[in-house]
Amino acid sequence: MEYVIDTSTHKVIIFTKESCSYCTKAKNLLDSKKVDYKEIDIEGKEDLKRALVLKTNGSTTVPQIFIKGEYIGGCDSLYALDAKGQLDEKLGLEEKLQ
Ligand SMILES: N[C@@H](CCC(=O)N[C@@H](CS)C(=O)NCC(=O)O)C(=O)O
Repeated sequence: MEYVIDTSTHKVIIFTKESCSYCTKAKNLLDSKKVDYKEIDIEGKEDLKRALVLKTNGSTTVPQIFIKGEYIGGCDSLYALDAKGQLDEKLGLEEKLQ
Protein backbone atom coordinates (compact mmCIF):
# COMPACT_ATOMS: atom_id res chain seq x y z
CA MET A 1 0.00 0.00 0.00
CA GLU A 2 1.30 3.45 -0.89
CA TYR A 3 2.20 5.61 2.11
CA VAL A 4 0.62 9.08 2.12
CA ILE A 5 2.06 11.83 4.33
CA ASP A 6 -0.42 14.08 6.12
CA THR A 7 1.35 17.27 7.22
CA SER A 8 -1.77 18.84 8.75
CA THR A 9 -1.59 16.85 11.99
CA HIS A 10 0.94 19.09 13.76
CA LYS A 11 1.94 22.76 13.52
CA VAL A 12 5.53 21.87 12.74
CA ILE A 13 6.71 18.55 11.35
CA ILE A 14 10.34 17.76 10.74
CA PHE A 15 11.49 14.61 8.99
CA THR A 16 14.92 13.56 10.18
CA LYS A 17 17.52 10.86 10.45
CA GLU A 18 19.82 10.20 13.38
CA SER A 19 23.35 11.56 13.08
CA CYS A 20 22.20 14.32 10.75
CA SER A 21 23.90 17.59 11.60
CA TYR A 22 21.53 19.67 9.50
CA CYS A 23 18.61 18.10 11.40
CA THR A 24 20.19 19.05 14.71
CA LYS A 25 20.81 22.57 13.46
CA ALA A 26 17.20 22.96 12.30
CA LYS A 27 15.86 21.60 15.59
CA ASN A 28 18.14 23.96 17.50
CA LEU A 29 16.53 26.92 15.76
CA LEU A 30 13.03 25.65 16.55
CA ASP A 31 14.07 24.92 20.14
CA SER A 32 15.48 28.43 20.48
CA LYS A 33 12.02 29.73 19.58
CA LYS A 34 10.42 27.32 22.07
CA VAL A 35 8.35 25.77 19.32
CA ASP A 36 6.97 22.26 19.69
CA TYR A 37 7.43 20.05 16.69
CA LYS A 38 6.67 16.53 15.61
CA GLU A 39 9.85 14.74 14.61
CA ILE A 40 9.60 11.78 12.28
CA ASP A 41 12.71 9.66 11.82
CA ILE A 42 12.72 8.19 8.32
CA GLU A 43 15.80 6.02 8.77
CA GLY A 44 15.18 2.57 7.33
CA LYS A 45 11.59 3.36 6.38
CA GLU A 46 11.68 3.02 2.62
CA ASP A 47 7.97 3.59 1.96
CA LEU A 48 8.03 6.73 4.08
CA LYS A 49 11.18 7.97 2.29
CA ARG A 50 9.51 7.49 -1.09
CA ALA A 51 6.41 9.34 0.07
CA LEU A 52 8.55 12.19 1.40
CA VAL A 53 10.36 12.58 -1.91
CA LEU A 54 6.97 12.93 -3.60
CA LYS A 55 5.72 15.37 -0.96
CA THR A 56 8.83 17.57 -1.31
CA ASN A 57 8.97 17.67 -5.08
CA GLY A 58 12.00 15.42 -5.28
CA SER A 59 14.11 16.32 -2.26
CA THR A 60 16.16 13.39 -1.03
CA THR A 61 17.91 14.98 1.94
CA VAL A 62 16.89 15.49 5.55
CA PRO A 63 15.69 17.47 7.34
CA GLN A 64 12.46 18.24 5.50
CA ILE A 65 10.27 20.73 7.32
CA PHE A 66 6.58 21.62 7.13
CA ILE A 67 4.87 24.44 9.01
CA LYS A 68 1.06 24.39 9.21
CA GLY A 69 1.10 22.03 6.26
CA GLU A 70 3.22 24.35 4.15
CA TYR A 71 6.40 22.87 2.75
CA ILE A 72 9.35 24.95 3.94
CA GLY A 73 12.33 22.92 2.73
CA GLY A 74 15.46 21.87 4.55
CA CYS A 75 17.63 23.42 7.23
CA ASP A 76 19.00 26.15 4.96
CA SER A 77 15.50 27.20 3.95
CA LEU A 78 14.42 27.36 7.59
CA TYR A 79 17.36 29.61 8.50
CA ALA A 80 16.84 31.73 5.36
CA LEU A 81 13.23 32.34 6.39
CA ASP A 82 14.40 33.39 9.83
CA ALA A 83 17.03 35.72 8.35
CA LYS A 84 14.28 37.37 6.30
CA GLY A 85 12.23 37.80 9.47
CA GLN A 86 9.44 35.59 8.14
CA LEU A 87 9.82 32.50 10.28
CA ASP A 88 8.18 33.80 13.46
CA GLU A 89 5.12 34.85 11.50
CA LYS A 90 4.83 31.44 9.87
CA LEU A 91 5.16 29.84 13.30
CA GLY A 92 2.48 32.11 14.68
CA LEU A 93 4.83 33.64 17.25
CA GLU A 94 3.76 37.09 18.20
CA GLU A 95 6.08 39.73 19.48
CA LYS A 96 5.38 40.30 23.15
CA LEU A 97 4.92 44.03 23.54
CA GLN A 98 5.34 45.55 26.98
N1 LIG B 1 21.05 21.96 2.22
C1 LIG B 1 20.39 20.88 2.93
C2 LIG B 1 21.45 19.88 3.37
C3 LIG B 1 20.84 18.66 4.02
C4 LIG B 1 21.79 17.47 4.00
O1 LIG B 1 22.80 17.45 3.28
N2 LIG B 1 21.44 16.46 4.77
C5 LIG B 1 22.17 15.23 4.78
C6 LIG B 1 22.19 14.63 6.18
S1 LIG B 1 22.85 15.73 7.40
C7 LIG B 1 21.47 14.21 3.89
O2 LIG B 1 20.26 14.17 3.84
N3 LIG B 1 22.23 13.38 3.18
C8 LIG B 1 21.66 12.36 2.33
C9 LIG B 1 21.13 11.20 3.09
O3 LIG B 1 21.34 11.08 4.31
O4 LIG B 1 20.46 10.34 2.46
C10 LIG B 1 19.60 21.46 4.10
O5 LIG B 1 19.82 22.62 4.43
O6 LIG B 1 18.74 20.79 4.67
